[in-house]
Amino acid sequence: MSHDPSAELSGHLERMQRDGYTIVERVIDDRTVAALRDDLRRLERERAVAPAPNLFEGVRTLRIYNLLAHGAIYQQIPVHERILPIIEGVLDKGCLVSSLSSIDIGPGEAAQPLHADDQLIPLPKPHVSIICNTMWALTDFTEANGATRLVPGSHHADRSPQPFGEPARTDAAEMAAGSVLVFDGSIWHGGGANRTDQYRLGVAMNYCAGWLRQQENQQLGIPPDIARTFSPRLRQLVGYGLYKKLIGHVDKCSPEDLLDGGPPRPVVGFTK
Ligand SMILES: O=C(O)CCC(=O)C(=O)O
Repeated sequence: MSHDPSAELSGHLERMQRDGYTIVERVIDDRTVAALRDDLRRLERERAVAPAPNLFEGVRTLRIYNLLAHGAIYQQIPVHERILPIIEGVLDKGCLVSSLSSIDIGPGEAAQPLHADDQLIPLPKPHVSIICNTMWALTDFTEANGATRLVPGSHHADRSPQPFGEPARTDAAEMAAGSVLVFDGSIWHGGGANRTDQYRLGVAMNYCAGWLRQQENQQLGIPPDIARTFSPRLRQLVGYGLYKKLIGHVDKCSPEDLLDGGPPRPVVGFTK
């Protein structure tokens, strides 16, 4: 059967609207999965990464933040041609990288409390999508090893879950390594309990609307010498562009001019 990218995209966007999540299968091949997995395990070892002392991040879970500062291998993730169009369809093309981190759920970890990734934003719910996040499976994700759990349709709810423990019927986002779960920032979800003796490794690639503050400060967190190696689209995504030719400007110029060392050129069509 021939592959029709626009039909695939519409199917995912319909599921995002209806269920608040969708799974994109076989996004990256086995070699890429292994390369990402090996690099994250190397970083865990070299940085002596330890679990955080809180139930939200997980007391048996290893997390590494700010991955774009840790190697060129991570630059392919935010711009992937099968995932970014879904994000752009939910937010818009002015969307931003909000954070990029790994989540390695260890054996014996308890289920993470259900939450919504936009629950700190003081807007009445339901509201338009302002956050759209993804989880890249670098091991198989199963119900037993801690696959992300989601409450289908809960992105339409008029509130977020109660902090620390509201029971709800959830689906486990079971998927093979190399697949990607995409979910709306309002959906109720959390990492699952890991009842196996193996780690469940994923990359959380999170996006926000271009007018919202990014969760990880990308312009300070990524050294300029690294950001200069990024493609034009990746530079925009981390915040070296403007939203609607206005938001994010420096003296009516794009911050990308400053990244490159100038000279700053006033934005054509800038209207205040
Ligand atoms: O690890 C997961 O599957 C989900 C993690 C998550 O939702 C979070 O840490 O905010």
